[in-house]
Amino acid sequence: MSAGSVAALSGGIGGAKLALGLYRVLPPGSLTVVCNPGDDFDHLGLRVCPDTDTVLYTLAGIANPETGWGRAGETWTFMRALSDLGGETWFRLGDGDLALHVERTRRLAGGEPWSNICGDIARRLGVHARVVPACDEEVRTVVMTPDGRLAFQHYFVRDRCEPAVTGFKFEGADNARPCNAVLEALADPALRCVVVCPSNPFISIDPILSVSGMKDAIHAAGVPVLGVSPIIGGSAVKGPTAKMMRELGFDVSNRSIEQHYDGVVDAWVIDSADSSDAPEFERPVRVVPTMMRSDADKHALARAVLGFADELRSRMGWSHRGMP
Ligand code: FO1
Repeated sequence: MSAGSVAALSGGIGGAKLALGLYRVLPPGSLTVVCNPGDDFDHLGLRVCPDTDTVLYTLAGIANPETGWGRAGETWTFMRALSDLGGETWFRLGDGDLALHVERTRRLAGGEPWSNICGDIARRLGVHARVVPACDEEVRTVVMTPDGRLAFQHYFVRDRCEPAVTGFKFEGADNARPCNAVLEALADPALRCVVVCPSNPFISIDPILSVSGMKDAIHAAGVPVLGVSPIIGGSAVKGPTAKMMRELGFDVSNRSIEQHYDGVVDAWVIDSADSSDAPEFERPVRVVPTMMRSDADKHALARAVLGFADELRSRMGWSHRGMP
């Protein structure tokens, strides 16, 4: 397995699982996780950034193993006190998690770019990878429904993903650009691949790709872009991916996923349960177990993805600049 660096696009709980696998099998300091900014929102006067926070906590080993989000061993005094005061409690903020939102909000108000703050928090949590938002500007996923638009967390948490979706908007994406840490990671001569983690394509990965200049920067890296499909056996492992695909008129299939990422992803990793899908793919496909129940599963999938990338680079003669 060659040395080199890896950039992974991640959102949600599923994405964080593969990010952890990559983090564990790669040398310290060689992974950059590019996190979805679209779920971020201001709540109770605080900036909450679920998808970066989920990756930070997961790589730091302090994530709540049941929910995937928030911290393990959390206490809820703040929520109880807020409820007694008649405050909004539909979005649950644990006491430890609250400290992150308070400190992030304070530093943002002081003018620090979110990606700088995020990198510093990763270091303070002992995470030896770069965990950064796709951009420093605010990008907000808006869910379009037959009854009008919904802010993402209202759709996802308050309304429990029940409204039918008719589309998405990523407000602010046109005025956003990849943050410096992302541009540096993608321009690293030692970069060996970009990994699109098995996240929801619409609400986790598309917001990242919508940031102006992001697709160009990924393409200019000149390395294989590998996607791990979030669909296994015709359904999604977690969350509203399959429901959204049906509501938007897509087949809930790996082929639909490949078509959705046309022009971005060069090769796919799909689950063993879907080996019969492989001949339908236009791009190279690797069939391995992709369900991540244990840490060993995460490590094995990460190794399979990286091994596939190395083969693609050598087999397809990828212009890999300056590889040691
Ligand atoms: N998801 C929920 O379903 N209910 C919650 O109360 C909730 C609180 C929460 C707090 C912090 C955080 O980082 C994430 C939280 N999430 C909650 C998950 C969050 O809505 C999702 O993880 C992402 O936005 C989509 O993956």
